[in-house]
Amino acid sequence: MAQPIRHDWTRAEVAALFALPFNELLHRAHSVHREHHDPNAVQVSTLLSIKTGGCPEDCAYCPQAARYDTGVQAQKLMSVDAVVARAQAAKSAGASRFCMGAAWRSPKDRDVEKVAEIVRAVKGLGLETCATLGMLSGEQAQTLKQAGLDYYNHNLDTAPEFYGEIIHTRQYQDRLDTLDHVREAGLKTCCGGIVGMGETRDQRAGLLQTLASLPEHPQSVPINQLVQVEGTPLNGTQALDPFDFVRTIAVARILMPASMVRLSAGRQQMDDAVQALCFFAGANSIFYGEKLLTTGNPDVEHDRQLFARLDLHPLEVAEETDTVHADILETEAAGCGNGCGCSAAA
Ligand code: SAM
Ligand code: DTB
Ligand code: SF4
Repeated sequence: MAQPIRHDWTRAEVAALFALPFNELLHRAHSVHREHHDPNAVQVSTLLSIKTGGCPEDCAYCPQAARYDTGVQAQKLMSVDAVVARAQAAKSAGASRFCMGAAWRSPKDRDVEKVAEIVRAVKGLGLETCATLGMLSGEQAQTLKQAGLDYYNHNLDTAPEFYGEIIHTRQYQDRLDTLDHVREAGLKTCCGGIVGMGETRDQRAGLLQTLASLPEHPQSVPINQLVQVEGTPLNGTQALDPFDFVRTIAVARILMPASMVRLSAGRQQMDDAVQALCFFAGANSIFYGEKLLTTGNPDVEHDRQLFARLDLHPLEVAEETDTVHADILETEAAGCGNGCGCSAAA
C-alpha cells in the first residue's frame, strides 16, 4: 500500500536518505515510483525562450545575466504572432503544452499584460501553457491565471544557506513569496533546483527538504544539472559525481512521490547509462528538442533512440503532462503500434 504523502521530512531524515547505500536508495525510490507512476512513461516537454538575455540578476550559473560575457544575444519579448506561430507548429506536430521562458528579474505589469495576451492566444489553440518569468506579485499571478496559464516555473535552485553564494540580487524569501502568489492564484507550480554548483550533499538535502516542506508539493520538480557556460562565475566548477546526481533524483522521488520529477538541464553532458539510472530512480519527465533556453539539449534522434533502447514511451497528454513533443509521438504512431516509441514497423 502506498505510504501517505508527507510534508514534514526533517533535514536529518533527508540526509539519511542521501547516505543510504546506492542500491538501497535506488530500490526504495523505484518502489515509491511504481506506486504512483507508470515506470515506463516519461513526459516530454519543449521550451521556448520568449525573451532572451539582458537580465539584471547575478545568478552565478546563468548565461542570460547581462553582467556576464557569455555570447548570448539579447532578444526582446517576442510578438504574440511569432510565439503563436511556434505554438501552432508545436500543436500541429502533436504538442499539448507550451512552456515559455523569459529572462526577467520580475516582469513589469505591462510585460505581464503582453505575456497574458500571448498565453490567451496559445491557450486559444487548445494548448496547455507554462511560463517562467521571474518574481511575480499576487496580482500578476492572478492576471496570468485569468489569461489561462496552467503552470508557473519558479525554482528555489539550492539550499537556503547556499543561496547567498550563488545569487546576491534577491533573497530566498523572494522566491518563496512568488511561489505563494502562484499557488494562491490557483496556478500549478513547477519548482526545483540545480545541482553541481559546488554545494555539499547536505545542501542538496536542504534543497529537497525545502521543496518537500512547501504547503503543496510542486506538481513538477525540475532537477537541473549545472550547464557550465563560459563567462559565468560557475564555469569551471568541479563536476558532480554522476551517481550523486542520480541520488538527488532518487531522494526527490521518495520525498515527493506524486510529483513529476524532471531530469531537466544537463542531459547533453550526461551518459545515456546515467540517464537510464535517473529514470529508474524516479525521473519521469524531460525536455525534448535541441535547445533548452539558450544552451543545448540532446538531439531529437538521440532521444528517440534512447526511448527505444530503454522501452520508454511518452506519457499521454491527459496524464499530468507537459508538452508532448510531436516527433516522439510521430515515431510512436509510425512504429510498432505498442506505444513504445520504437521505430520498428507494425
Ligand atoms: N528569470 C526567471 C527566473 O530566474 O526564474 C526565469 C528563467 S531562468 C533561466 C529559469 C531557471 O533556469 C533558473 O531558475 C535555473 O534553475 C535554470 N538555469 C539557468 N541557467 C542554468 C544553467 N546554466 N544550468 C542549469 N540550469 C539553469
Ligand atoms: C528549469 O528548471 N530548467 C529549464 C526551465 N526550468 C525553464 C531551464 C534550463 C536552462 C538551462 C540554461 C539555458 O538553456 O539557458
Ligand atoms: Fe535572470 Fe533568471 Fe538567469 Fe537569474 S536565472 S540571471 S533571474 S534569467
